[in-house]
Order: sequence, then C-alpha cells, then structure tokens
Amino acid sequence: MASNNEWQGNIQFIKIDPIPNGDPGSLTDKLFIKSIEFTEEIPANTAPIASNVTIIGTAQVGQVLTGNYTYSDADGDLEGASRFRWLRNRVPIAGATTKTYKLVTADQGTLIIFEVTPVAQTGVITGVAVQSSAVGPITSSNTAPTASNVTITGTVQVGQVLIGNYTYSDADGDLEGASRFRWLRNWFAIPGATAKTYKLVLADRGARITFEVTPVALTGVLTGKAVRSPAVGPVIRAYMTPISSFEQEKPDSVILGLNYPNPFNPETYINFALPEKAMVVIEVYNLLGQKVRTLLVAEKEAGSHHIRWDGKDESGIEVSSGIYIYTIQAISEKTKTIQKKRMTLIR
Ligand SMILES: [Ca+2]
Ligand SMILES: [Ca+2]
Repeated sequence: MASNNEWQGNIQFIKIDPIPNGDPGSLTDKLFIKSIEFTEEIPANTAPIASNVTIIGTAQVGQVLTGNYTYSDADGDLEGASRFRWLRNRVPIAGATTKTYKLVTADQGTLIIFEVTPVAQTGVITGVAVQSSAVGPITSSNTAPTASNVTITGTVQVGQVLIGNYTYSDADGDLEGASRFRWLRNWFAIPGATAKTYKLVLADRGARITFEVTPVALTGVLTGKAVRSPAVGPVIRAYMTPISSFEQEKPDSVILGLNYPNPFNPETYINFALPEKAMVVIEVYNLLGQKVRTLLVAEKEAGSHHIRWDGKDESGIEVSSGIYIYTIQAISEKTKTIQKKRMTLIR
C-alpha cells in the first residue's frame, strides 16, 4: 500500500484526509490518483537513410560495377562506416563488401544487386538496408578481335608490290583500330615493312615472303592474336636468268637456260627457248641416271618459256639435297635437240 503522497513509478498517490462532517469511514484511507506523468521517450534522433541506390558499369564479365547511393540523416548525423553487399541472384557474394565489384565468370548469366546499410557516426547508428535494382543478366567477357583469311596477292617477283589481305572481325562488334602489319622474309621480320603492301627488293630473291596481321580493336579487348598468311615464293628476279637468250622471239637454236635460283630450296625455274614450234620434253635425273621427274611433255611455240620444279619426285615426295640433271628434248619437223644441265638442291 502506497503511503501518503508517494510516487510509485509514474503514479503519485495522494492521501485524502477524512471529511470531518461526512461519513467518516467512506473515504478514509482511500487513495486517489492525482495524475499520471508519462516519462515518454521522445525520439531524440532518427536512423540514417540510404536512397537512390543504383549500379553503374557494364554488365559484362571482367567489368567493374560501382554502387551508388545517397546517404541522409534527418538529424544531420554524419555518415559512418556504411556497409555494402553485392548479391548474385539474391545471394550475397562472399567478400564483395565494398562499393565496387569486379564481375567474374561465375556471374555470367546472373542478376547482380548492390545493397547499402547506412551507418551514422552519431545518434541512431544503423539504418535499414536498401537494395538497388538488379542488373544483368551478365554477359560474357569481351573477346579480342581476330584476323582471318590472311593472304598475299601480287606477283612474287623483285620489283613487284605485294598486297596483304585479311578479314577483321570482333565477336562483340568492336570496330577496328590501328591493326599492325609485318612482312617476313623467310620468317624473319623485314625492317620497316609494316604497311599493308610491300615492294619486293633484290634481297628477297629466292626467299619466301609472309604477311602478318595483328588485329587491334578501338574498344573492348584491344589486341588480338597475330595471324600469318601462307608463304609465297620463292621470289623470282624481275627476269629469268640468263634472260638475254630468252627475250628473243626466235633464237637461232634450242636453248636450255640455267635454272634460277640455283642452288635452290624448295623450288626452281628452268628456262628454255625454241627457234620453232616443237614437241618439248623436260625431265629431271639424279646423278645415277635415274629419272626423278618428268616436268613437261607438250608442244610449245617458238620463243622463250619456263617451267617450275618443286623439288618433288613423281610421287610428290620431296627429294633429298644434291645435284640433279635436267634435260630438254625438243623435236621439230626438221631437228631433234637434246641438252642437259646441272642444278643443286640444298634442303
Ligand atoms: Ca540520426
Ligand atoms: Ca571485342
């Protein structure tokens, strides 16, 4: 029982004295509530709020996403160490707790969300976590450009200009930037030969020439893999040697020229000239007198001609290094001529 004027919690009890001329017993010792004083907790401070939570960046593997948000606090409490999370298909990604997140292969095809829990330095410290809209599905990473159909066109002869051809492509549609070119002589880069065209010089005689493209994109993954054309060649001289004999329309007699180049690898050219139309047979023999290859059996007009030997026998097998004999038989209505010369193959 509360005593006179005692506070119990928020309630003050007041003892009323008996009314002197009334019923002495009716109100005696009765207690009345005088007042109730609520010590109500008026919120001194409100929690911070995160708003405008968004993600910027390209939704592609390898790209970095950045989470953005606006921190606010009605009481002016400054931002403390707000907390961040990134979620993959609504499941938090382990370790992804900063404002940025680099997309990895595991994210491909998923939806990504950025979440902020605003934290104040003072007042009510922690606010409600807010999530961004999802971005995605995340696409595969950008791929490097490629060069294909790399080829060389032009006459493979000293003084001629070769043209390098190729097809640029990029799976992501990145346009071509400054792709790089090289020309190679026997698989060694030719100094200064870095354009799409190359004029053959004397030093290229007998060599194999290759064109190389390194595709470069304007955007995305910039540099692709270098791709080489098939080799062309060997580069022949501007004329077949010895040319003087062969420039005649009609030499006085059948001429079997020196092969060029010589020594050679893997192929050489054999010149011959005819004073008149003749049936021509050109053959290659080894030093044992065994026939290695028949290069030509055909009727040819008067004038100069040449034929190529690729260093292979009748079966298409490359013959070994050594000295070989080449012969011409020219049979016309009036005469039959047989000549032979030597050539050296060096593998
Ligand atoms: Ca606050
Ligand atoms: Ca690309």
